Amino acid sequence: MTTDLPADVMVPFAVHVDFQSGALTPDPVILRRSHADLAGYFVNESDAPGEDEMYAVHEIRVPATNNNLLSSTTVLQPGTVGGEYFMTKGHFHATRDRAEIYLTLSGQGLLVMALEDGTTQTKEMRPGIVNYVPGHWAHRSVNTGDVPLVFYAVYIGDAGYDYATIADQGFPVIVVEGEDGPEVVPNPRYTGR
Ligand code: PAN
Ligand code: ZN
Repeated sequence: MTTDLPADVMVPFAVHVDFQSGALTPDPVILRRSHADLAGYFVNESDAPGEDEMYAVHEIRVPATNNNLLSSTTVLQPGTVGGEYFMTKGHFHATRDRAEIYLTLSGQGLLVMALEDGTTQTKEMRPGIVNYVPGHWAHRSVNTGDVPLVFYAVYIGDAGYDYATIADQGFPVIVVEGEDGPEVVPNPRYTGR
């Protein structure tokens, strides 16, 4: 029975996640990011970015408070722009110390993380891997494979997003297509410390 709950007690619920497509059922909210939304994020952008989707975030909506866990799937398409693999914008959490967990469901990629002092860490993403992103680390997912990279993320409800710092400064490293596969190299346009 779930009658007469106090105002701050939610009713339990369940959502189905399709590990291949990242689809949630029921699917409450989908945020789509096109190539044009990522304009300026890639170092070598030869063509004007179009409206094709680069990634989608399917979010399970709960109140964004520090007693809740928000979660979502991200479906990041494969491809490159000027030799750089398709990637998410990347962000610090607006509340800097908020941590996050990523569980990769399908595809393969790299999770690039950076502190504000320019220290970086890069970890593999593949099905079954749980990546722990501690607070204070900006994080960006990069699809280094030939199929969509799909992962499930869980984060503290009041983490929030600071996109501006990465949009302004870039990440200290970028992931490019090398002769023997992906290479993590310094970002020539990085303007942070
Ligand atoms: C993820 C990301 C998602 C999309 O849910 O928000 O993968 O990446 P951007 O937000 O950088 O565009 C997450 O880290 N949430 O906190
Ligand atoms: Zn995050």
